[in-house]
Amino acid sequence: MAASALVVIDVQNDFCPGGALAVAGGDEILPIVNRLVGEHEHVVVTQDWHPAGHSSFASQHGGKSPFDNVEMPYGTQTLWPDHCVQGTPGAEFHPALQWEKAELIIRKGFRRSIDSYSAFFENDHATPTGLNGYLVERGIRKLVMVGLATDFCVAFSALDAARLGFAVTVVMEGCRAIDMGGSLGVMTEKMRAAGVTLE
Ligand code: VGL
Ligand code: ZN
Repeated sequence: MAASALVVIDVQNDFCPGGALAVAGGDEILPIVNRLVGEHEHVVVTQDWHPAGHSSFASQHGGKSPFDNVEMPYGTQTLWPDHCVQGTPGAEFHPALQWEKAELIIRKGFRRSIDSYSAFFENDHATPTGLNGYLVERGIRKLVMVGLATDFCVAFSALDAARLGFAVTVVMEGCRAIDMGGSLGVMTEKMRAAGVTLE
């Protein structure tokens, strides 16, 4: 039987209450995430990891505010408050996250000129992070996903995983959403249509 892995997306201080891009109730998922960590043999975690002055930060675009959209060479990009800057406390995992057992930490968004929501591809949907190769080589074909935020990094990761042929389950009680302009409903429907199991 193909092996499975838990993928924990971006459970970092900046996405929790008090953080730079706080997701409402982001810290409430920790007991669920930690229970799943305990239940899985293989755990992969992702870490949003931007250089200062990253192009997804509204502060880099004169006259723009966080949550505005801009056109980038790779498509439409939502602008965010400065967050998860490499080496800052906001980029660290939430102190309660039991990440020690993780076999792999995938960092994403480290290239200044392009954002990366998905654990598999940057936002051009073409530049790989290497996660697919890692999982395929290890015979892992089933993924359980949790983390922040449901409608951005979790959904982008789940959709890419489904497209790459993984069997994917997203445990919704282990996720919280940013939900701007109905994004949670839109992305939930996209996941369902792509064959992602929403639990
Ligand atoms: C995320 C916005 C910007 C996420 C990361 O983890 O969902 N969202 N960077
Ligand atoms: Zn980010």
